[in-house]
Amino acid sequence: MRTDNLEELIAKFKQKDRRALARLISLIENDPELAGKVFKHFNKPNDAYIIGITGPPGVGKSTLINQLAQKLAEEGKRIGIISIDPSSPFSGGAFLGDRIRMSGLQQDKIFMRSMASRGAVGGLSRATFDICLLYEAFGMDIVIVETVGAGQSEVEVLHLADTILVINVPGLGDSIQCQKAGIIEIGDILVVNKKDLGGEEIAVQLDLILDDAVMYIGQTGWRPPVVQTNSISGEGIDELIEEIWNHKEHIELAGILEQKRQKRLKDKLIALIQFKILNYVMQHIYPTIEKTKLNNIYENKYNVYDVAQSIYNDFFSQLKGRES
Ligand SMILES: Nc1nc2c(ncn2[C@@H]2O[C@H](COP(=O)(O)OP(=O)(O)O)[C@@H](O)[C@H]2O)c(=O)[nH]1
Ligand SMILES: [Mg+2]
Repeated sequence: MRTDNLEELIAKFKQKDRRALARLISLIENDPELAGKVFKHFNKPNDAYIIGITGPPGVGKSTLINQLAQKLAEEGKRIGIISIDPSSPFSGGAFLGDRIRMSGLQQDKIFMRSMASRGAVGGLSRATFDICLLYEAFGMDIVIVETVGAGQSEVEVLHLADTILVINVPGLGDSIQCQKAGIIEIGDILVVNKKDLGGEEIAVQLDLILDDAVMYIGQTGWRPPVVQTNSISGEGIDELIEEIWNHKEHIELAGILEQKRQKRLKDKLIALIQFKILNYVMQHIYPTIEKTKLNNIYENKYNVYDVAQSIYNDFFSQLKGRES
């Protein structure tokens, strides 16, 4: 995209033009290098509070987010949503589906964006982080990230969240299965949705598991509450919001929020450096690997480790040679 177009787009974005926001998200999603150019145009952003919502498909995450966002918007908050939908290869399709469900009164305070799991260039966490930055620049107070939390890249995305909600429903198998999936451990708040269909049993089981899990609670001093909700009627949503703010207060007072945010920035910094080094390797080392070295490996693949080490050593001694 031409620079003057980008500047025009950013000017519109600064006037709170939602279409400019949508366009910038697409651009940044598809081009990691562009983020750096875009963010040069902004001053220090305010931190949005980031809520991660995870759980298997169909448990009601999107419906719950709709309720949460409506209520928070009624309190005057502005909310940006990122929905990572593995079922849809086209973010456009997922967006349409979600938009139908994201109906309500406070639409001007809520912005919703779907992203296909494999859609983002440079990884989901990278794109989600950058979209969060955009949302913050747009003035969002809260960012909600929805993911099914299956697979490593989806779990990594949750590290961006300040508070993580894990959603369960009655009838999805017992809680031991959830625990096996490793999904309970990451929850700051456990939600049993579809209260109209039951869920008392699983709520009790979750409470029992949590009561046993003294060790892991000991690390943060936070004992995750279990909240039952009905995302269609809105029952339990006020209690859920209260628990989110309780958790926020807890991690603020304990200094954990600060630590999380600093770790996130450090991880982002390292990821950017890795990305640059990787590009350098592909552009400058990959094309220069001599045929003799390759033949050495083709003849005996055990040599791949030694050859890698020798190329690495050569590269750094060249670098040092240049320095001195
Ligand atoms: N009975 C009942 N159905 C719900 C509830 N919340 C969501 N649903 C329904 O569950 C289905 C899946 O919801 P969705 O929000 O798309 O789930 P997601 O895949 O986790 O995002 C939809 O048909 C919703 O209407 C609830 O509290 N009770
Ligand atoms: Mg959904």
